[in-house]
Amino acid sequence: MSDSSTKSGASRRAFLKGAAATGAAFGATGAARAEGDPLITEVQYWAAGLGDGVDATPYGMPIEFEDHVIRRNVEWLTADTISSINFTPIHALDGTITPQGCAFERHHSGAITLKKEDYRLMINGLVDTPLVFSYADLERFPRVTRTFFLECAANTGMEWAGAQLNGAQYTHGMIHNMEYTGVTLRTLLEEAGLDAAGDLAGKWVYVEGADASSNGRSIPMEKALDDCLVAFKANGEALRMEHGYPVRLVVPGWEGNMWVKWLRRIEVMDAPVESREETSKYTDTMADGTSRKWTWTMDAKSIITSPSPQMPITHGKGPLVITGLAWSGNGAITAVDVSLDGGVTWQEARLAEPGKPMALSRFYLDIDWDGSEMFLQSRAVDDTGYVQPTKTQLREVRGLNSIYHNNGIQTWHVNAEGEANNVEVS
Ligand SMILES: Nc1nc2c(c(=O)[nH]1)N[C@H]1C(S)=C(S)[C@@H](COP(=O)(O)O)O[C@H]1N2
Ligand SMILES: [Mo]
Repeated sequence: MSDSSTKSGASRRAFLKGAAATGAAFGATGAARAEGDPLITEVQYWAAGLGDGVDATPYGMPIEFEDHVIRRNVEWLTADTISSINFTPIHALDGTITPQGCAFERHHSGAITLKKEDYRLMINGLVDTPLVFSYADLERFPRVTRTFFLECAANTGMEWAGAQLNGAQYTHGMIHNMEYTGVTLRTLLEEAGLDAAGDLAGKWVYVEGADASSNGRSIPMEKALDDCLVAFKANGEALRMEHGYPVRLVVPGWEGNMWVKWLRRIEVMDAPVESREETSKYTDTMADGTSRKWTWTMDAKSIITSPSPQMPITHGKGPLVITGLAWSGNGAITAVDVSLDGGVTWQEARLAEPGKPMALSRFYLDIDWDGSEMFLQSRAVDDTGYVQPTKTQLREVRGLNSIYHNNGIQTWHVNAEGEANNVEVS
């Protein structure tokens, strides 16, 4: 025992010396608890026998201790689960890539089971040669791999009038960020030939899915030829059924509703269709009762994922990692500022990597928490110079009738116990 306390004393001194040398102030975060700890001094069951062999789980799932990191739905939001939404557990994730298995789902008529063999993609309308591709056909076109976020336009929609849902998962979890592999939409449109469409300015494509809802949307030709992907892989593997297996459309930076799943048809048209999904839904009603339409881009936005209501501070005062996500449908994130006092003062957070266009950025701010209450906010800046607005600034322009496109600054109140709650400082 005296031997181990000597060792622990020595290692504590070494640790503190190291911390001082790097200028960090980790105080008692790690060194003090070693003495007499049976997790160190006793042989534990995991070391007393053998673990699982390979092939115990041919396709692995997260270990059981992580079984709370799951999509969750808010039952009162929708009448049934067929036309509904659930939320990504962004509070519990780190980095930027969302695993497909916990990436939020939004279906208008349920997730369908569609075999690759039964898959067909039609391109028709104002094209030189109408074409139908099988899944195998798509695999023979030159491929690209790119990472993008998908945000449902309704993300944070419940927070327009005031703080409502208590957790980053529920207020901001209609988002995911995946690495997609597929063929550019431009490649397929050019394969069908666009001479028949004449002047491409003012032309549109209408895209629809194979599910009963079809979720049809009109996309301006300029965007279709710019950066849209017809994707068949996400994060390296086949799309999950709920994300559109076998093929979905990727519309970088634009509202999730346009990312048609189970993509079955692309029609080149000389006017938009004005479908349900782009008239009665996914439009923004202003204070005077008129509605804005064609509000496709998801403007810059950010959220502190921890601490947050589902991620209280449990370690007391001292070193604290504040972290979150930022994104912009207009480009790359260049900076994220964090406020501890509800927007009175700001400090610049660290980006985990330089921002990538239309993809999630992870930010960190390392502070020495003095244990006093905080009103935590984050504010994203993108490479167009756009700064994420406060909720007041947003309401001055948009009024109180909107649901979609709420990118206002979020506040978490953290009390001296480290518990966090959704509040509004506008
Ligand atoms: N065919 C089809 N595509 C669809 C939908 C749908 O119901 N059917 N929902 C849309 C909406 S509103 C969103 S936000 C995204 C959600 O994609 P996800 O379920 O992969 O998260 O898919 C879009 N594409
Ligand atoms: Mo959506």
